[in-house]
Amino acid sequence: MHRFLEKGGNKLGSFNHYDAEPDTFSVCDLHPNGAGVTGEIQELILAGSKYIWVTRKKWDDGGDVGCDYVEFNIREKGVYMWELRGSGEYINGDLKE
Ligand SMILES: [Ca+2]
Ligand SMILES: [Ca+2]
Repeated sequence: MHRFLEKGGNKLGSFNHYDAEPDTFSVCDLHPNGAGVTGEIQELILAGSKYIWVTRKKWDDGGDVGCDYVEFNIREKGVYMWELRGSGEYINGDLKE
């Protein structure tokens, strides 16, 4: 899965899920504009009697252009969201095993 963060016709960055075991993710900064992009993975968990979103991974590309990878194993029974932000733009979606 590859999703792109765009602004003014430029691709600022991408959020990528490589369906391996363990699952591997990357955020890539695709645009040399002096600013980075940040990705995040959240999981819905039961805390006491209510469900809350918890940040499991948060990482950036490490600079203005390039990719950074993380491993995070998502499980079939879990509920997850991803998001990607940078330069005032924001995209997100759900994550499936
Ligand atoms: Ca950039
Ligand atoms: Ca998995």
